Parts: sequence; structure tokens; C-alpha cells
Amino acid sequence: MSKIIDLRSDTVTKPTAAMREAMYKAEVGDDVYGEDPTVNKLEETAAEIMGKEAGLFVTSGTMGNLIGVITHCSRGQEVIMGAESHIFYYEVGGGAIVGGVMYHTVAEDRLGKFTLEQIEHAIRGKNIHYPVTGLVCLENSHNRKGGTAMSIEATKEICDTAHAHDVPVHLDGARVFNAATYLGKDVRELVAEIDSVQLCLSKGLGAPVGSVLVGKREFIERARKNRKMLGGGMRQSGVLAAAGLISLTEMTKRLAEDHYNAHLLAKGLQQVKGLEVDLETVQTNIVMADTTGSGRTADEWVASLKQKGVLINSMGAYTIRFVTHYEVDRSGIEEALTTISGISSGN
Ligand code: TLP
Repeated sequence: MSKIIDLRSDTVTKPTAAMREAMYKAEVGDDVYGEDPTVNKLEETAAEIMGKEAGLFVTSGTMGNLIGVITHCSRGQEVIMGAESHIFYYEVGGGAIVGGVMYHTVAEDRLGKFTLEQIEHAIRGKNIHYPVTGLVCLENSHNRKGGTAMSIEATKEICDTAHAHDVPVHLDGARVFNAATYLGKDVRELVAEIDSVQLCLSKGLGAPVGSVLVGKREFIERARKNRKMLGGGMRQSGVLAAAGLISLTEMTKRLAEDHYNAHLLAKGLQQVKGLEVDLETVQTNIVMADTTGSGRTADEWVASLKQKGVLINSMGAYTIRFVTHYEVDRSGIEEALTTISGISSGN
């Protein structure tokens, strides 16, 4: 077998040489005392880039979202989110376990959006029987909807609606820089109306670990306490933050390349007998393909491709997912397509 082409996720990316060097040289201190200069710099840089007052370095996207939810909401409150959102689907129901909140899901459309009517309808009124709505969560780009991006206008409309009811909005921005790149907008503009954002450093941005939660200073102070409660108070974590700084200042600039490769891959998959790709959903670095026409399940595709050195993930009975990133270049994508075509034609 030649080299492995790993398209399971952009989470598989390893730190770059520049990151490893910065990690080696990082100035560190005890971050629970607020004394790690590199962590402080990462938090300030993330807040500045996102146009928010303050930031908090957390271990993962899951922790960033969980802290976001429990810092905004009190027990018994309801959190509105997409039925296919990562928070609902893949985060172990942490908000319910730790924060005692309920998840109220709203069905997204094919491109990962809700209508304002859906949000209006989901936000609870004053009736004595109802739970209180504590938060609306958005996801941009939207993972299970194929990495689709939500526009500035759509984001603003939802925020305006939520805010009119005094309900804050949290963004799962695991891949918010991918969304901003696709939209050709400054990420700060994209999240301007949002109260808190969780952004991942360890997806397409290549850092080995971590996310930053950003928002108002007072919110981040309470979030810091919640991070400590969850066991996420790290010590000399500047070694990790050093890589994250390179993610924010360098790696965000190259995401268009991953999007180009995803498009190339999607166009190629469309030519493979039995696979269907909705090109309209291929906006960033994720490609979903429907395997129904091939007569093979997603798991069967995953297993056959693995044998030939191409790694992908299954996202449903007949849905396979490919995620492009900086470790697989254009020739890697072409090689993967050759392997996939071979499997489809029984070779
Ligand atoms: N997503 C992972 C898996 O968990 C599915 C992936 O391979 O895509 N929000 C979004 C939108 C995400 O895609 C992810 C990770 C997270 C949050 C969680 O981030 P981590 O893995 O750092 O906890």
C-alpha cells in the first residue's frame, strides 16, 4: 500500500514545523494564576480577531460549546439548536448532564439554515407551563450539512430575533474561518451580532489541541470559573497556545486551498457511478456523498476504501464524508479519486 490519504476529518492534521518550533520556544507560566504570557496572548488575539472583549483558551470545541451553554443558561432553561447541529448530535448531551438544560431542536434546511419563523416559534412565551428559553445556538460552517456557510445577513436576522426576546446567541464556530473564507468576509463581521463564539484551532487550522471561547469580558470571567469546574484549568498551556497563535495568524490565510480541493473532489465524485454529491452544499472543506445508488452502505465504502489506503468517515447509513485539509494536496485528492473510481468499478 502506498501512503495513507486521510480524509476522515481536518482534526487529523498534525502541527506544522513552525508550530513545533513555536511550542518549543514558548514562554510559559501557571495559567490558573493567569500567568502564562502565551495563553494570555492567544486569548487576546482571538478576541481581537473576532471583535469581542475577551477570550478563554479551552481544551476542545466540545468544552468551548459546553462552557458557552452553561455560562449563558441556568438549570431548567431551554437551548434552541439545529437538529443536526454538532452540539446536539456529537457532544454527549453535556449541557443536560452538567448544566441541567434541555435541548430544543429545530430542523435545518438542506443548507443548514433555519427560518426566522422557526426561531420565533421555538422561543418560549410567558405561559406558566413553559420552560424558559435561555440560548440559541448556531453552527457556521455546518458540519453535518456538508460544511455550508451561513451568511452575515442570515446570522444577523436570527440574532436580532433572539435578542428581541432577550435571548443570547452562541456560535459553534469550529470552522468559522472556513465560513468567512467562503463568504469572502472578515470573520469579525460574520460574528458581529453573536454573543459568544467557540472557534477551533485544531481543525483546518492545524493546532494539536484547543479552542477559544470569546465574548464579553464579564461572560468570559464566568466562563473561566466554569472551565475550572470542568477540570479545564490548565497550567503551562502556553506550549499549546503557541501553536494556536500560528493557527490564528497564519493558517487562516490558506483555507481557500482546502476549499478548492474539496470542490475538485466533489466534481470527481460526481463522475463515480453510484455516488451522488449535491454540489451546492460543497462550499468549504467538507464533501458529503450519497452512496445509495452504488448499492453499498456508507460503512461498506469506508471499509473498502480503508483497504486501499483512503480514510473517510460515515455520517449515516448511506452518507460518506470527506474533509480536506493542508496535509492532502491536489495530487492526493486525484489519487483518492482514482482509488474511489476503482472501487466503484469493482477493481
Ligand atoms: N467535529 C468532529 C467530530 O466530532 C464529528 C469532526 O471530525 O468533524 N463543533 C463542530 C462543528 C465540529 O465539527 C466539532 C468536531 C466540534 C464542535 C467539537 O470539537 P472537538 O473535537 O475539539 O471537541
